[in-house]
Amino acid sequence: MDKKTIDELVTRFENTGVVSEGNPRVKAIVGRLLRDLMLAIEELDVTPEEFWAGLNYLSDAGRSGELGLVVPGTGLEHFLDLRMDEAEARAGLKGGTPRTIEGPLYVAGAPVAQGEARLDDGQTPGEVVVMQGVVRGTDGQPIAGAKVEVWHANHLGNYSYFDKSQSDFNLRRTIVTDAQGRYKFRSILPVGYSVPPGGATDRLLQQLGRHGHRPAHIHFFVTAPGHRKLTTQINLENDPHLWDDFAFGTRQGLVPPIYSNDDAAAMQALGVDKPFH
Ligand code: MBD
Ligand code: FE
Repeated sequence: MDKKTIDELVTRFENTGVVSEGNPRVKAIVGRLLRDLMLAIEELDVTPEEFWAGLNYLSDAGRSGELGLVVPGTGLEHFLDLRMDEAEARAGLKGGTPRTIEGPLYVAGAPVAQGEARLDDGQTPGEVVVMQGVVRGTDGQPIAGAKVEVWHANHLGNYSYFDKSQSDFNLRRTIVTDAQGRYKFRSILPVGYSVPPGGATDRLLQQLGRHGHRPAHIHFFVTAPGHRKLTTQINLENDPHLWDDFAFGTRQGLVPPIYSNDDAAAMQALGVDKPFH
């Protein structure tokens, strides 16, 4: 079938059974996607069996709640990030902490703490980690009362809420910055996440000859009135998947150095007078 015939089919689709204006934006997007899908079927000579297998796959992924995991796995979520970067650059905004993907494992309503928090419930094995910083606006000035929402996986790469064996909101907190814009938390170092074995995402990745692992990482939402929301993560250096993330979340500028308590010079340089033990 040639492109002209496909265009005619899409036009017919758009003009058949019309009873109202509908939503012009939805009409534009659906018409375009339909045309692109028809072209792909034509050019790849997709068989009816393959087409229905694909539809069943998407139904399965939806039913099992994994569509939100397939999206980062395709790199589409990272693509949306790059487009937001471009839009901000066009608006003359630059610098600051890079954004990266949210992923499907955020849960709203975590306990709120002022200035500092402990994220782990005391029952979670792992090496103790402390992280601190300052939230700044695009003008470089600290922002008091900003919300830093933090969430990460445990020593098995699992997230509370989705993993019912963990306590409620384990490794999830909202920290409100102090008068100097500072936040600080204590937690345990996370381990990298892997997609559920045998699930819809895993099955797709297997067909693509790809793994479903992410490097160890910690997620953040940073919000303050009058400022745009930052969605980001840090990734742990030395993780074997640091630059081989199935979800394309690692970015330059999001891999901070980790210092040991025992490194007296580093502790002094950081102004840490009472290291955790
Ligand atoms: C995660 O923990 C995650 O952060 C992303 C982006 C996708 C799947 C699991
Ligand atoms: Fe994650």
